[in-house]
Amino acid sequence: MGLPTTAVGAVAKAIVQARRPSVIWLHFQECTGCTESLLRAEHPTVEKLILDLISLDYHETLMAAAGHQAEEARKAAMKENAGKYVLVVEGAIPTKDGGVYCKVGGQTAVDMVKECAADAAAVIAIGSCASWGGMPSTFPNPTGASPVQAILQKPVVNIPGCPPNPYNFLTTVVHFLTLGTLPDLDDKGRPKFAYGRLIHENCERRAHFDAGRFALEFGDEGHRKGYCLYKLGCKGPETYANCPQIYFGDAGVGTWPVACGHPCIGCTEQGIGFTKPIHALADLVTVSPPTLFARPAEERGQGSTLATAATVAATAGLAAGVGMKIASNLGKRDKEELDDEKKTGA
Ligand code: FSX
Ligand code: SF4
Ligand code: F3S
Repeated sequence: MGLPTTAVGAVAKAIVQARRPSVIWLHFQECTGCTESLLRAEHPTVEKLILDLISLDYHETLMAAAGHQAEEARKAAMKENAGKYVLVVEGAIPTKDGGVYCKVGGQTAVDMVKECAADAAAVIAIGSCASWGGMPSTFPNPTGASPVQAILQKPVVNIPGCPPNPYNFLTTVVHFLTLGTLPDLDDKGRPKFAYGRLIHENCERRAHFDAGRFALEFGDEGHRKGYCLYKLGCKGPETYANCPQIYFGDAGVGTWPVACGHPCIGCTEQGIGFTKPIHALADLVTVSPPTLFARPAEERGQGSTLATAATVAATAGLAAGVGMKIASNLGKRDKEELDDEKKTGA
């Protein structure tokens, strides 16, 4: 939550004392994986969450009511808690052809999300589908699947991931319960506590990346030894999420995609997950400190002078600042050489 540990007592007190806020949870174009992953959370368990902490007044997967009775429960909860309830949206919203590709009780998803958001205190888009379109929006996107934020005129908290980590959702809810506000968000509406860092920055295989040790095929020696999965298409270097820090499934260390031996597919990140081929190489978003190391995807005959010299500088034990300076000077000299080559036509 980005709060000091001394705030633990205040958080516990606020959770116990808070009036359980009403939550309305909508399902649209998705696979219900977000709900499934929440069902497997243990701190708190989903029953603790929906019976003690919040009042889950509408959720098509978890509620006992069906048909007209369910729709009446939703309308009653919205009326009783106008301006105070939390709206959670799971799934993308189809906008093509008048929104006919997803209807609930005869109402299009577009109309339903607008109606439910009008009096909501906060709107949370859970999962990549609701946050940025996710899998249903994959090219050629025949239904015009759109994120919640594209439909509404009010702020939306995005918790992407396919499925998202339930603790990023639960922490956001607890923050709201405790402080009455939503956590700090980045420019894509994501809570900074969860999406502030690249996966690559916290990955347990990072030392292998920096040392140039890679798995080249599933099951090869490097893969069996736990080397870096970059060359198998790992998108950790261009994907923002806290998977290597908080893991998945409450089973402890070793329970997130990369630890299990599969490259990250960038499921949280628009333009990466469900867009880039799974085994295509990731862009290396950060340039420092990897500038000091040999580039793993160096094309033959390009930039090798700079990369090699930077590696030598690093191994010689030079301070990072000095190494960077040498690297930048080398870059300049390379440019001069290129200019000379242009002049001489070499
Ligand atoms: Fe599924 Fe949720 Fe993926 Fe989407 O999670 S796990 S398709 S993000 O909306 O149900
Ligand atoms: Fe980890 Fe992937 Fe980065 Fe390798 S490329 S260090 S496996 S996040
Ligand atoms: Fe998704 Fe990559 Fe995390 S695939 S679950 S963002 S490791």
